[in-house]
Parts: sequence; structure tokens; C-alpha cells
Amino acid sequence: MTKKALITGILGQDGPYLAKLLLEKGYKVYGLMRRYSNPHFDNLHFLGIHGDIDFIEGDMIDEASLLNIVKSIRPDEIYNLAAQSFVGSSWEQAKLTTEINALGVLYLLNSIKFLSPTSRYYQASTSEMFGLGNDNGYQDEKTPFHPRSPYGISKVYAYWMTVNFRESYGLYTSNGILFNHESPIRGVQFVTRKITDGVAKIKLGLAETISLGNLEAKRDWGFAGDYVEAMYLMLQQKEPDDYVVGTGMYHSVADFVIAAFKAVGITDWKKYVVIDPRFKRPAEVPHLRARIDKVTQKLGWKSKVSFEELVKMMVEADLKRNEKKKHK
Ligand code: NAP
Ligand code: G4F
Repeated sequence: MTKKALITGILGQDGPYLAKLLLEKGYKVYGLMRRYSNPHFDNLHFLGIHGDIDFIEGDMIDEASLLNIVKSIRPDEIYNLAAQSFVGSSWEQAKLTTEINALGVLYLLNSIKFLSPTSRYYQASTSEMFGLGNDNGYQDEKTPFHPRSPYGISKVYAYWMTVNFRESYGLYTSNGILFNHESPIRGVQFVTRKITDGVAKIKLGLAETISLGNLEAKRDWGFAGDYVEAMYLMLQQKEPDDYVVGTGMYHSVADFVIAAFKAVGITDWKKYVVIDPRFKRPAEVPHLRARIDKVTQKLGWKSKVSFEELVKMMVEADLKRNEKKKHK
């Protein structure tokens, strides 16, 4: 029997990587997308899988749409990747962030409970939930949450609802607490892609500088293509559970800038970087670094792409994209 998977957030970064993995494993993949006047399928085209997805319209803040979708598909696996995922905007759009990231999860879990209780559910939880919480500089499944943004707070609600549906109703619901993961199809507002796109433009003479906020913040950056394998593995276990997923190493934003300029042969990076207070946050998460013992031991998962390889992969993709624009 062909397995059916429903992926919310199919047009984002992780949705396409996960869809590609599941298609390769023989799944029929349904992708939930909002209604757009002009839909954007660039990320699916980038991975060459646009024609292989069954698109289905719905919205995380419209409970009835989720009930209908879950009822009509009755998926074997549901991966909830949809979110207002940009931390920086979550202060200005705290209500919308909460409705999508927190209440949307409650609606989806209710749909599963009432209409498809055998569906296995993956919740895209995040290291942002830890915020200031750490244990000797690391975060793992036991580290207390101290979120620093409306985004982080909305995700803490979703995390506990996911745990609660497991404990209250015996549903197969798992949280992947993923640390930052990036790729050539990362949204261009996020710092990594903003840097690689900016560096490519500078290298090609299309821009003079990049404006950034806090260069001191440290993140545990991995490759999205590796991380979707951990999502998949979480739903193949005998019992549902929650897992931290990261590389176990961290770098500062400044380290990322240096590596990106180095990838195009520029060493005097300081003259191209402008510090703009508009990109600093009301409350920062200073450092995130995963302790990955559980995911390694229980799922046999480990990230494969190194920090340097990731930066190079992203810079090369942005050089290609910007070269095309230059010659248009
Ligand atoms: P992303 O690129 O921002 O993709 C999120 C997707 O959710 C977008 O396609 C967006 O649609 C969709 N969406 C937003 N609001 C929606 C709504 N009301 N109804 C239906 N769909 C909606 O995020 P990502 O990087 O792929 O991350 C996937 C998930 O993992 C997110 O939940 C994120 O919070 C979480 N996460 C990400 C990371 C990371 O480092 N990437 C780490 C930990 C957790 P539009 O295209 O219309 O905007
Ligand atoms: O790339 P960022 O915007 O990602 P952030 O805030 O860590 O969130 C991402 O990872 C989370 C997992 O930990 C996800 F849950 C979330 O959905 C998202 O995918 O910012 C990274 C760091 C921050 O400390 C920020 O203050 O970079 C710093 N930064 C410095 N200058 C900047 C900039 N961030 C952005 N976006 N733009 C800047 O100019």
C-alpha cells in the first residue's frame, strides 16, 4: 500500500526537501498551501519536484479547512511545517504568529483526534523555545524553555499541545526540536541567506554593502536536506517521542560572514558590512548549541554537511541566481 503524507508549509524551505525525501521513498505527497493570487513554486522547482506534489488549499488559521483536508486524505503521516517562522517579525505580528503557530497546531491536532486518529504527527518545534535556557552552553531535551520572542512563545504552546495530545489521547505525536538549518532555498530574510545573497551581489558588482544587526549571536547551523531525514525517522519509531536535532557545533554571525566572503575570495570583509540597529532584536537569543546524544543514539541520525560546505553551497547557488539576473 502506498503511504500518504500531508506536509503543511510545502512552499517554504523544509517542505520541498521533505517532500523530495518522501517521494523518493514512494510516498504520495499532499502539500497544503494557502490561497494566493500568485503562488510561488520556486523552491519546489529548485528541487525539481513541482509536478509530483498533490496540492491542497487550506490555512492553519481556518480550522474547518484542516478538518476537511484531514478527513478527505486520512494521511498516514502529517508533517506540520507551516508557520510564521521569522523571529524578527514576530514582535510586530505577535497575534498572527500566535494564531498560525500555536492555535493552528491545536486545530490540526483536533482534526487528527476526531477524524484520523491513526495518523502519525510531526510538529516542527524549535531551539528558539530554549532562548536563554542552557546547560553548560548546550541545549537538549531536558533543558528548560525560556523563549525570548513571540515566535518562541507560540512554539512552546505548540510543543506542549503536541505532548499533551500524546499523553491525553494516546496519539502518535512527536516534536522535532530543530536547531537552525539552512540551504540555497532558505528565505532571503534569514541571516544566512541574506549574507550569501549579499556576498554574491557584491562579488558580481550588483551591491556595495550588506546591512546586518548583531554579529555576536551564535547558532548551531546545519543543512536542511539532512534535517528532514530526522523528521522522517521520528515518525518511523515504535513509540512517539521528542528529539533535539542539530550539529552540536556553533558559529557566530560574524563567522558566517567571514566564511561567505572567503568562498568568493574576499578577505577584507569589514569594509562591506554595515551595522544597522534596525536588524537588532528587542530581546536576543545569544547562543544555541544542540546536545545531540538522543537523536544520534535512538534514531542513528547525524548531520552530514559541514558548516563550511553549507556556506559554500549557499554562496554558489546565489552566485548562479544573481549572474542570471545580471545578464537579463
Ligand atoms: P518557512 O520557509 O518560513 O516555511 C513556512 C511555510 O509555512 C511557508 O511556506 C508559509 O507559506 C507556510 N505558512 C505560513 N502561514 C501559514 C498558514 N496560515 N497556513 C498555511 N501555511 C502557512 O520555514 P522553514 O524554514 O521551512 O521551517 C519549517 C518549520 O520548521 C516552521 O514551522 C519553522 O518554524 C520550523 N523550524 C525551522 C527551523 C529552521 O532553521 N529553518 C528551525 C526550527 C524550526 P508562505 O509561503 O505563504 O509564506
Ligand atoms: O537567521 P535568523 O533570522 O534566524 P533565527 O532568529 O535564529 O530563527 C531561525 O531559526 C530558528 C531555530 O533556532 C527557527 F525556529 C526560526 O523559524 C528561524 O528559522 O537570525 C539568526 C541570528 C539572530 O541572532 C539575529 O539577531 O542572526 C542575527 N542577525 C544579525 N543580523 C540577523 C541579522 N538576523 C536577520 N534575520 N537579519 C539580520 O540582518
